[in-house]
Formats: sequence, C-alpha cells, structure tokens
Amino acid sequence: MAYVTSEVEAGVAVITIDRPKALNALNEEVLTDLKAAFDGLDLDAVRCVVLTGAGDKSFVAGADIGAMAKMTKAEGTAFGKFGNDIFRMIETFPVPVIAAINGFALGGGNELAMSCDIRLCSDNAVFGQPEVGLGITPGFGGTQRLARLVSPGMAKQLIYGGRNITAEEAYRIGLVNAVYPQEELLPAAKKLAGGIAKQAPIAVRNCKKAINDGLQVDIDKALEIEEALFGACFESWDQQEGMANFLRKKDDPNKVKVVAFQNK
Ligand code: DAK
Repeated sequence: MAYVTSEVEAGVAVITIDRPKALNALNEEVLTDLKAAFDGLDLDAVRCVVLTGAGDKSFVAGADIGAMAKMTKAEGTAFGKFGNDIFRMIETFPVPVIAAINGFALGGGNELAMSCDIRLCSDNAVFGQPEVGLGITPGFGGTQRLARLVSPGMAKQLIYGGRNITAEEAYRIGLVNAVYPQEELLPAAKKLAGGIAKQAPIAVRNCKKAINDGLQVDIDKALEIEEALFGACFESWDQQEGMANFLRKKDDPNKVKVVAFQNK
C-alpha cells in the first residue's frame, strides 16, 4: 500500500494515512489503501485499532480537492458512495477504532474521525466542515454524524458557517474526548487501545454493537438489542473464566490473577 501503513503490536493495530505532502487528503488511492488496511487485519490478533495521519501537521485535510474539481456528477456520486461505504465499514468494524487526530481534521477528515468510536486529538488540531465554501455539502456523513455527536444546533452552526474550530473548542462541545500535547497523542491513544485490548474481546465487540445499533432505534428496541448481545456473551470461555476468576479472588485473595482473555 502506497498511502497507508499498518502495524500490529500486542493486540493493537496502528493504521496511518501516509500522504503528508497533501496533508493526508483523501483521494481514491488513499481510500482504497485505507480499506485494504482494515480488510487485512487479523481479528483473532487485533482487539483495538488506532487510526492516525502521518506527520505532525494533519490527520486528514479532507477529500482531495484537486481530484474532486474535475469530477463529473456521476464520478462525484461514485466517489461519495465509495468513501461513505469505507467510513461505514470503519464505524461498524467489529473492534473499537480510536482516531488519534494529530492536526487538521477538515471536511472528509473530520467525517473520518467521526466514523471512529473514540476521538483523541493533539493541541494543534483544527476541526471543521468547510464544504459550503467549496460549493458542496459534507458528503461523507458529516451532516448526520456531527449532529448526532454534538448537537443539531451546534452542527448546523459549524456546517452552515464553514468555520474551523480549535482542539479546545472541539473538546468543549464533545467532539473529542481529550486533548494532548502533540508528542503525547500517539502514546496516549496506544495506551487507551492497550487497555481495551486487555478486556474480554467478545464483550467489547458486543458493547460496540449494542451502542451503535441501539442508537438507531427506539429505547424498547435498543434494550432488546442489548439483551441479545448480553446473552450472547454467556458460555464463552471469556465469560466463564472472567467470572470464575472473580469468585476465586473472593475465596482467596492470593489467587488474584489477570485473565488472559482468549476471544472465544
Ligand atoms: N485536497 C488536496 N490537497 C490538499 C488539501 C485537500 N483537501 N488540503 C491541503 N492540500 C495540499 C495543498 O494543496 C498543498 O499542496 P502543494 O501546493 O504543496 O502541492 C499541501 O497540501 C499543503 O497545504 P497548504 O500549503 O495549503 O498548507 P497550509 O498550512 O497553508 O494550509 C490548510 C493548511 C489545511 C488550512 C489548507 O491546505 C486548506 O484549507 N486545505 C483544504 C481544507 C478543506 O477545505 N478541506 C475540505 C475538503 S472538502 C463527497 C464526499 C465527501 C466530500 C466531498 C464530496 N461526495 C458525496 C461526492 C468531502 C469533501 C471535503 O473534504
């Protein structure tokens, strides 16, 4: 892959969009490589993913404006669907995906970050949906995910005005969970991912699915979704060993051990 790198260590995959000369802007090749990187992960080995951008200036500065400028209506529609399908694949990826936003997250970059489960950013990060200034609407889910993540009023203010915001403001409105000095961002993201990777993987996956799917339906249906995913954890090795370990510890505190969950 020319534009995306992927490495796995101790259950955590770090996927890096690597096109720093164009501030990691998304063209068809980058999106193709991004899909290939996720498709290539071995989910028996990977329990959490960190997604970031190469360099210290940009996560992703949006879809590639040069490439889009020449598109026909049909090509623009196809490009939008291609991107949307990949972002949705990330949003529904079985294991959690943490965006480590190390600079600009504009347009498609902010939309990509919003497709992830958790967003952490560096103090130089800049967020925005500047599409209306280019004569288009956000096209990779920005109108939908920003309104759900912050609030409809705040999303409308940001999208209609095309105004960029700082890391601090993104934190204040709930777009990101935490802000770090640039050099601390990736270690913090890996540490968070490592903590998730140590938990029972079937349970973590089911939590992700319960939250995501439950948010799309009314509360009664949402609770049914939770019930089914809760029940599905039982009889797994992880559930039996996790609970047995707790009971052993109660019997004899010397028997404390860290359960090496097995994803089965
Ligand atoms: N596309 C292509 N190249 C980009 C880029 C982008 N989005 N952003 C930056 N670059 C390139 C610059 O052209 C420049 O390349 P060279 O001239 O060196 O060859 C290099 O990256 C460095 O950029 P600057 O020289 O401009 O760096 P500065 O620090 O001065 O400024 C900036 C950084 C991020 C403020 C500035 O580059 C900027 O405003 N960039 C554009 C940001 C933006 O407007 N992003 C939103 C793009 S619109 C759709 C689905 C989705 C979308 C559209 C349609 N469909 C459903 C069809 C998504 C749309 C978008 O994301």
